[in-house]
Amino acid sequence: NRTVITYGTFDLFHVGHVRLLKRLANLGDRLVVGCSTDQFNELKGKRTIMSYAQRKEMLEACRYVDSVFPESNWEQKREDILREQAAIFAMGDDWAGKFDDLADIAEVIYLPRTQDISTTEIKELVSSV
Ligand code: C2G
Repeated sequence: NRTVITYGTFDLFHVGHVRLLKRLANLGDRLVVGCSTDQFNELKGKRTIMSYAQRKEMLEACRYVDSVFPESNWEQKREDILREQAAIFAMGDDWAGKFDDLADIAEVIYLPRTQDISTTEIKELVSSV
């Protein structure tokens, strides 16, 4: 069977995330997601609204996701791919090229982002009402 692996913060879970996960799920028969921990998001300089526990729960509730594990640093992807025996590593194309070093152990794919939605835009919309 064919496992797909991806990573992200997935704060304020929205259709951009859902449409990516749906496409990823269609690339194989198992999708595993590395969800950024609160500490790693600080390292990424990313402020989140939802805690890791809440973001993980929302991902686990998504029909396209088979399992969620913590992403706590930049260096763990290679060992995750080997542990999960992932055939495909995929991200949205805002990351295009950034993870090509993993191409020796998995197919590396970047998929187009969903336009006109992002956690940042949602925050702006909410603060403007
Ligand atoms: N995404 C998308 N369309 C959007 C918003 C996000 O396709 N409108 C995709 C991103 O390209 C990414 C995934 O959804 O592949 C998760 O997005 P974020 O939560 O913003 O992930 P990010 O903070 O970029 O974390 O080690 C990798 C990092 O953990 C990625």
